[in-house]
Order: sequence, then structure tokens, then C-alpha cells
Amino acid sequence: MDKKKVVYSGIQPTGCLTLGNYIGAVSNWLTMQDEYDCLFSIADLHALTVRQVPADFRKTALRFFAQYLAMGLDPKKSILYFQSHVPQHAELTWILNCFTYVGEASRMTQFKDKSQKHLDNVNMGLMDYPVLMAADILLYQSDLVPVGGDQKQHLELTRDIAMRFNNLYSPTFVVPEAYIPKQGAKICSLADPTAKMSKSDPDANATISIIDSPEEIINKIKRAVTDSEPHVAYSEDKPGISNLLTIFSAVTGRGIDSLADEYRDKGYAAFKSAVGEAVVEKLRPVRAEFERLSADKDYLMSVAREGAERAQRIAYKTLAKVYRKVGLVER
Ligand code: ATP
Ligand code: LTN
Repeated sequence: MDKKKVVYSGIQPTGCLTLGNYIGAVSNWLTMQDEYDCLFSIADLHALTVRQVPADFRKTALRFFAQYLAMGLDPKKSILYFQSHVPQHAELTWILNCFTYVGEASRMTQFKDKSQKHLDNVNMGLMDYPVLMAADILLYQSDLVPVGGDQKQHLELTRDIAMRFNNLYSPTFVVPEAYIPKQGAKICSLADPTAKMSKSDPDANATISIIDSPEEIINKIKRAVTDSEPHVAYSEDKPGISNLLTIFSAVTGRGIDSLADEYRDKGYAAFKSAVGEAVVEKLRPVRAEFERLSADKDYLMSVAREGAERAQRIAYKTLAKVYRKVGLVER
């Protein structure tokens, strides 16, 4: 029998998981669980590239883990773990650093954006971020990496590093492919529909958290920025309405065209309330399961421990191979 393809992805535990993360990333992970060997991490080491308050950070990371499970990631099907529990991530990063040029790392859009945003803390980790991401992916010989469109450039860099290493030594890493969904690849902010919905956005009205209450969801969508032309349609000059149509389509599984036709002349208020209801229904079970799991920290930690052990066994093999290839003396 053919070996199943390996799928890897992760999310940094900062802020609250948003509808953007859910539609753009996690919903794809859910469908991939049945077909592939999947690993999904809480990318906590990545989150340290911006300043975190330790006690809050710890809580947020654990809440994210509970949210992973609540959204339907299943420890019986996939390996779910905290990145920091598997030391090989940091170890491989060091090696890969020596195969990554400062020029290419400093060209990354996310590095440039985040440097601008955190002018007082442009640390080495911020620049090294994509190399740690490459280590995450390459450690498990991943074939496919499901991410939103914003991570495409990091995937290109991962591929370049893998090919460079393979060419210098001998085939060592699988060269991974990005898996970027066409629809819902980018969910936009409700406050500024030209910017992406981002979980670290300080404006709570700009994002929908996957554990917001039904009232919060309905209200935020009601207040979402739109234009003043009255027809519901999907077009470039109507970014607010187009974004809501994208969300509506993603949570109902219906086509954008059919939704736009149905609501074209019904007015924005009716349209927004239908979108709000649909989002509430989609997230209702997630929120309930999150509440249930949050009360059972022992269970969460046992899942995390088992995930880290399984991940380490795979990561160790790749790292040993890499150490041998670059000529380090065997332990
Ligand atoms: P931050 O605000 O902390 O940078 P973020 O919301 O952009 O966070 P990430 O941790 O960078 O989230 O991304 C997690 C995953 O969710 C990635 O695969 C990313 O591509 C995807 N994603 C994030 N925001 C969106 C969005 N608005 N639309 C679609 N996918 C998204
Ligand atoms: N940088 C990613 C999160 C992430 C990731 C990964 C995604 C960390 N490691 C490995 C895919 C594979 C982001 O989405 N911001």
C-alpha cells in the first residue's frame, strides 16, 4: 500500500482564534485528517517573537489547544502537540539557519510588516521566524502544508532551504507543497475589509473569535463596515459585502453566486442578519465543546503529552540524519 502523505500545519497561540483562522486554515485541516498523516502544532515558539505576558501566554496556549480539539481536530487521527514540547524544532532551526541567507530572510513580507509594527523590538527571532517554520515542516518530511495565502512566501523559502540542503548533501528532506484554498483563502477584517482579519487585531469588532457568544457574533456582523450602494453583490468595489459573502458561503457550504442572487435586493440589514445567524450556527457546537474541554485540564495535558511523544519519535529520526550529513560527531 502507498504511504499516506504527511500534512503539517500550525498556528501561533496569540489573541483568539478567529473565523479567519477557522475558514482559512483549520477547516481544511479537518477534511485532511481522514486522508493523510497529519500533525498540527501550537506554534508557541513562534509566538515568542513578539513580547508576551508569561501568565497570559500560558493560558492562551492551553485555550488554543482546547480550541483545536473543539473545532474537531482528533487526537486519534492526528498528532496534536505544543511545538515547544519537541526540542528538535529548535535544534533543526539552528542547522537550517546556516543554510539560509540573511538577504532572503530579510525580504519576507511578514518580517518587514512585523518590524514596522514592533519598532522597539525587531529581534533576531522575528527574522528567523520562517526558518523555525521550515524546521517545523521539514522535521516530519511533510508533503503538504495547508495555510492561508499570507504564508505562501514562507513556504517558498522552506522549499528553497530544503532543495539547497538536498543538493549540497544528498536527498534528505521532502520538498513540501503549500496547500492554499481558493475560496476563503483570505477572510477580511469587519472594521477594514481591505485588511485581513487578524487574531492579534486590538479592535475586537474587527474579528470574530470562534468562541464569541451568539450575541457578540450577531452584533459584530451587524456593525461590519460596508458601502452605501444597496445591492448585495460580490465585486472588488464592495469589499465589505464581498467579505461577508465569502464568510456566508464558507459557513453554509453554498456558492457565493447563489447567495448573492438570493439576497441581491433584500437590503443589507436582512443580509447581515442571515450571515450572523449562519455563523452562530456553525460555531455553536465549537463553543460548547470548548467550554466542556476547558474544564478538563488533565485530559488536555494527556493529549498534549502523547502528541509530543509521537512527534518526537519522528523528529528525532530526521534530526539524526541531518546531523550525520553535515558531519557532526555521533553521540
Ligand atoms: P496574527 O494576527 O497573530 O499574525 P493571524 O490571525 O494572522 O495571526 P496566524 O497565526 O498568522 O494568524 O495564522 C494561522 C493560520 O490561519 C495560517 O494558516 C493563516 O494563513 C490563516 N489565516 C490567518 N488569518 C486568516 C484570514 N484572515 N483569512 C484566512 N486565513 C487566515
Ligand atoms: N507561521 C504560521 C504558523 C506556523 C506554521 C508552521 C504553519 C508555524 N509553523 C508550520 C504551517 C507550517 C502562520 O500561520 N502564521
